[in-house]
Amino acid sequence: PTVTRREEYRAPDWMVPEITLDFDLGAEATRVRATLTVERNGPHDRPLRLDGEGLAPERVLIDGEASDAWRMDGGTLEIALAGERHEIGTEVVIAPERNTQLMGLYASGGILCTQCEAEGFRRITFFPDRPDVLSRYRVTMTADKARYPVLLANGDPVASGDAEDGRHWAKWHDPFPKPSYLFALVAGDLAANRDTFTTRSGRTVDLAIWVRERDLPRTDHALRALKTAMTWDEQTYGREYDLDVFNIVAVDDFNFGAMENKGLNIFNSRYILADPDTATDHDYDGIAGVVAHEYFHNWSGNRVTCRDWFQLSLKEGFTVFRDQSFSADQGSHAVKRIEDVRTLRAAQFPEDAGPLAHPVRPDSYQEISNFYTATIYNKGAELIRMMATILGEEKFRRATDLYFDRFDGTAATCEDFVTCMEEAGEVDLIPFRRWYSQAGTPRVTATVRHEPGSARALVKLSQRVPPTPGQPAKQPMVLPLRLKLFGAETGQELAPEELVLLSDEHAEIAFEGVTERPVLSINRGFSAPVIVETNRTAADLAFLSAHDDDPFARYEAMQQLMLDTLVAGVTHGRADHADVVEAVRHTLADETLDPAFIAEAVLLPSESFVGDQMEVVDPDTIHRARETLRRDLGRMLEGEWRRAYERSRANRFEYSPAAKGARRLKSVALGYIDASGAPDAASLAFVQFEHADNMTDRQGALTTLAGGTSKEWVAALDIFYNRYSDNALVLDKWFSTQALSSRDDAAEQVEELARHRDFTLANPNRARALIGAFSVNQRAFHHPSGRGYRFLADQLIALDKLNPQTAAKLLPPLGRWRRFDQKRARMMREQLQRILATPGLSKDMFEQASKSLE
Ligand code: BAL
Ligand code: ZN
Repeated sequence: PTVTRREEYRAPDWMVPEITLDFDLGAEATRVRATLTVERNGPHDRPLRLDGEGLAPERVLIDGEASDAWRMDGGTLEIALAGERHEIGTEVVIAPERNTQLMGLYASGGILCTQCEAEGFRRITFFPDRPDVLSRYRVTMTADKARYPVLLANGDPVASGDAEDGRHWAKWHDPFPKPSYLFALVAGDLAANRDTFTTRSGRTVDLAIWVRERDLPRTDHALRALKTAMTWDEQTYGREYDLDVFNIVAVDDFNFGAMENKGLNIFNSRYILADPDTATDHDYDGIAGVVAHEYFHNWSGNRVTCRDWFQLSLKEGFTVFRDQSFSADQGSHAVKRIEDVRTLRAAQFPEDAGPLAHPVRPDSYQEISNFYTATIYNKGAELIRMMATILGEEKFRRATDLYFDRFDGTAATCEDFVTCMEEAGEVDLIPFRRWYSQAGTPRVTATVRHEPGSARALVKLSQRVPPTPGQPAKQPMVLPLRLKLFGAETGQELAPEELVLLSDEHAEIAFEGVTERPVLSINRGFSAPVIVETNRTAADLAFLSAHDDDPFARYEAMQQLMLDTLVAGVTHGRADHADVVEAVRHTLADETLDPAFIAEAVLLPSESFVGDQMEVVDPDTIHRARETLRRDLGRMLEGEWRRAYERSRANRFEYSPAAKGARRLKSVALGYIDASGAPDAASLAFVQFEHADNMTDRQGALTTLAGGTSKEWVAALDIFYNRYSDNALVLDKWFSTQALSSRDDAAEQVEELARHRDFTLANPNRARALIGAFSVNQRAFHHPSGRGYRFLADQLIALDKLNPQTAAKLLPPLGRWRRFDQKRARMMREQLQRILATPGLSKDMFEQASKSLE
């Protein structure tokens, strides 16, 4: 395999300041004529090399003359040029309808659309397809007017008109130089939800969200979110929108969640379409978050882009941090932080602990598509958050202003970003840079020793970064740890919060005047993305879960208490549940707390997260231990759960933080009533299912029923299917709810669902709804027979032939074999080997599978 290495970066030999593209569009065949103005970049005699994938040039023109002074080197078009500046023309024909990879120009439900990040543009036309070649684009599209009445591209519209034979054309111009990965066009029969936005300098921007006509009523939430995001970016980062139009198009078949193409964002329809009947609160929040994320890329990604793909986190980590902050500002900061940390722990920590671990700025890749990971995105966002914490709000804003000003219109590096943080923040971040180069989740040990005689408390901290592939030995990281001491007896704050920057392997911090036994609250707000081990007792954790004044730390203390109890249950076969029950009782009774926070705090850690704490994961024992604790919590607090449930049972739908919180707590309470074994639980869930005026409640009830074998479950599943069978996004929920079920026969059910008439691998959302959901259902996926592994491998081998990028992203659960018993590990390896032995395997899958076996 060809390996691309960061240290081998070289500036482009030729720049392309201007490009003109002419598309004669058709689903079966699209003719693409490109004219590139190319300029030699520095003194050299190397030829112009234009990337292409699956392209055959029909014509090549040099300075307007047909030429045969070119050759193909694999997919690359090589042209020897004598001068400093030339005009190069190429002509190719591509077949959007046959493009199942969904990279380049493809068809989705009759709409022609593009996806170019990271290397899709080379599937459309010959071009130096790398992010540091920035060009001004002029695009003309001609297409059948009846099939494709709407023609969109980047930038602003210039002109349009009718052509012969029922065809029409449109010209667009994007005045901002951009890399090819931000190119986009859309042609289709689309309707728009329109609005305008006035920027703070008084310019009017025409906004439109384009969907199929029948989906128009489900676009209001996304449009509102867009306007809120535009205002927020002006107020929070001083960033204003820069074109006259901003278009968003939603399509059903999409590899990513969405794509930030300049002025023409293309979205997976799941991140646009919502109404109360079909979308959950989680979907609504996801839509607002992704709409904001793509919009924010206009500055963090488009105006300042990446020099090379190793710098991907420059735009992704920063933009995730920006969308997380935006979402936090729309509701509860505490709940948003809890959700983000849960995602990090579920997706990124296992990645960092497995064979695919890589630094936030990787050193090498075989296929860049494999590096759109939780490490680049979510851990990358944590790096930005840590720098923001170290600098403080004001200096961080000065630093981002400096970054945007200094690098506007250029392709920058992570190093450039950190340098701006250093300059404007007046701090030294040299050791902090290790976060960019060292993979692995640091483990921090924190112990408190009290010396009553001298009224001192000593907090001892030490850190260790575990070895990861290719990085056997690590240096200590710089960890910003927010910490505070409370008195165990009085509950008083013994010392105000401190921000400790742990940069050595060991450190000791002394607190004076500590006259009672201290309880340590550490990594408050999850100020560093690390695993913390402490010598706190169950009583300490229960105390913090009730009294800590940092809501995240309060949540965290409860999680740790639950986790310790579950791990004891798994290790010893049983555990004392009393501390957890009392802590949950206390939290439920605290009327000062936000119901949304309570709902998060009383939820048990997932089975996978419990597994992550074990030396060898035993999925069945973990499942039993967790179910036993759930049952005890259900039984011993049944009255509390019923009261919590009744409090919001009759609420009518409203999309507000308070109403969302009430729904969330209601769902959690219903789950515990069910776990208690109460005989009326299934009928309670079924009544909720039938009478719900929103999808959150309906799916919440369905999820509760999915854990059992009641007649209500069978009925609800049927009703749900029949009611929503013409709505692909809701049908995805029908598949994923079953794939996530804790029933004993979940693995069998999933195999059957893969044969269902509505299941298809051609649609990434559907594939992820069944296969992706199943592979995170720890107990079902790790069925002792190995059928889960076989199933996943079968599906991945089939999907790889259609869509390697989506297939390869679903492989990592098989790579976690080292964490399981010998028999499971052997069976998982066998499936990885089977995948690797498949003829015609994509390089995407080859990289993931081969690294997973190492
Ligand atoms: N740039 C790929 C999709 C996203 O992260 O916005
Ligand atoms: Zn992004």
